[in-house]
Amino acid sequence: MTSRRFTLTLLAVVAGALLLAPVASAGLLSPEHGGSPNADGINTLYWFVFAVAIVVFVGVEGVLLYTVFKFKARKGAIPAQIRGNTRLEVGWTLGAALILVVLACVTFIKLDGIRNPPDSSANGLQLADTSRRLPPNGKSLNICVNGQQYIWRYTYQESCTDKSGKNLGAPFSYEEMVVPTDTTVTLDIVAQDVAHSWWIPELGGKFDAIPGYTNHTWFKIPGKLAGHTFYGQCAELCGRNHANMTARVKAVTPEQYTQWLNQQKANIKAAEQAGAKQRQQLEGSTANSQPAGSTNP
Ligand SMILES: [Cu+2]
Repeated sequence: MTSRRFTLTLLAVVAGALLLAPVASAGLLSPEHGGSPNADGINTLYWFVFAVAIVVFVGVEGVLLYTVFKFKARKGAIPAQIRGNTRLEVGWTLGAALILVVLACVTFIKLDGIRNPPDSSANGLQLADTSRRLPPNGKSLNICVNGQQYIWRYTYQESCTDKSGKNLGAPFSYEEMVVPTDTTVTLDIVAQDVAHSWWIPELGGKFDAIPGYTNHTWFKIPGKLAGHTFYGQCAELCGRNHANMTARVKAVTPEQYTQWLNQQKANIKAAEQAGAKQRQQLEGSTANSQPAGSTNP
């Protein structure tokens, strides 16, 4: 194969790979999304920046290839001299600045929808006001996410730092979080022991769970995804069982959620009562088996 043919083949392969890349990499190179508006916002922003980067890449590489082929060592060829070309220099300085300004503007516009949660939809759960300022109407379903070596604990309560005892006995679950669709869910993320990281890719950003510090994020799963389960993984190396520290978020309809929460409360209560009964029996049997006059150690 001549070197010219080799170069052309190489160029064709690279061009083909670039053309096919977006198809092959959907969901692989781009952030996962589809579960919540904040995840969708991150994805849109990603593709916008990617598109601008592709235009810049193709432009720069195009000029480079054109120059290399047009002015390759040919006897007597003298390339046009561009040093001191004020028009060109002003052009590419302003061009680069303009690209940065556009990227910055679009990023700041998109950030609002990524950081700040919207209200729950009309058919979502309409919750009581909380002290949290997050959605515009101040109403959200708050869940406390507690990272522990090596499991996530979720407590379904309004405030995770409330010491008044109002939330005492709040329902909880491990590993699988159950949430209603169309409802703005805010999360308070803490850690019990070491640093962990809460991450359900399809539901948006990744948040560190740090002992002594509370992080916040949110998501809102559209109604059509009721019945869907989202999977995630602790994203911070937290110890020898880190790889097994998985997380699930199960989306259900608001009615199913209310039912589940009541069932969960009942189950916890029943388990507590059974525990108390067992303790009583154990204590009773130890007391009975004690010889008269002896005392417990
Ligand atoms: Cu962890």
